[in-house]
Amino acid sequence: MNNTFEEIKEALQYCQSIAIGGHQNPDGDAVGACFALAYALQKQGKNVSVILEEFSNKYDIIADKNLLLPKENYSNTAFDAFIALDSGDKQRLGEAQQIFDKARQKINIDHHISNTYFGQYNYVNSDASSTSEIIYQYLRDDAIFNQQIASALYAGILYDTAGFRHSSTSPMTMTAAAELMTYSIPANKIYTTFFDNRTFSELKLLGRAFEKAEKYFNGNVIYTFLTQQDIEQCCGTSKEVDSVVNFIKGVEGIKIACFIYQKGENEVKASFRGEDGFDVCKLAQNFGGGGHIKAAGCTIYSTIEQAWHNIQLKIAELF
Ligand SMILES: [Mn+2]
Repeated sequence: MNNTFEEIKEALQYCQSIAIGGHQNPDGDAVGACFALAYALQKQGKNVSVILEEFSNKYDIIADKNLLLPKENYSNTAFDAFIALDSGDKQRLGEAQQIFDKARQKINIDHHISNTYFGQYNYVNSDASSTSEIIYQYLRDDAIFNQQIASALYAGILYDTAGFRHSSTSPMTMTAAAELMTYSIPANKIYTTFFDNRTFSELKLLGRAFEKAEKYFNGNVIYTFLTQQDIEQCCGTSKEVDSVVNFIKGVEGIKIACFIYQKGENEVKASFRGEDGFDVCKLAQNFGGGGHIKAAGCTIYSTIEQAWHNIQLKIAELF
């Protein structure tokens, strides 16, 4: 099912204008992989645009925002190729789907196990720690790395492995990180920016989410949530709640962690983390979502209460 890197490079050879896009609510891996590949293709003489939704200013350290295509141009711009990165399915591209559909060559590079192979060319490796690690492998033989590309790739890998902590961190991951570090990247600054620095509103939101956390299923499951009102009262945004689920997962004895936040009147986002033996990707797929075996998520069109009720019914099947 996978194409080779050579086949993808060949397909791109005859494309001059290239769009690179990642999933909605872009995380460090999506931003890192998109910008790294954009810098590299630009260096190879292509006209490149990055198509990403607004992202946290944590990633400003690796993102040249001049490359971003403004949203008002989505409907009137066409590209020779669209490279979708870190998106398990086409819908995850959000509004960028229209640009993807119009592109002559549609390429899908990703590491989500739930990937639907929605491109004309596909490269999916669910053993890779991150899409950034795949892009590292993709670019490695082109002798094109510089400080800018290496910083973005390193940041993406660092983000998706939570600082080389997740079990997806392999010897290959560390080899990639080690080589990328040789390009005098600000490795320390990236780490601090991603994992230690937070806004005051993020701190408040974490506090509120922790306060509301409860254990279920004989202490095996932990759950908490934030309403739109919580987010407003903490003067925060939904971009600042990503770390909640990782924190609550750390509680002793927890097998599955679930965090839900309200996106709209009848729309919520649920995130899951699981221990070995608990496939939260399957759990998320029950609700049209996906991700990785140990980290996954989905969007549910209901109230928070109803969503949590339905999720519990599916969690019950796992015990
Ligand atoms: Mn990723």
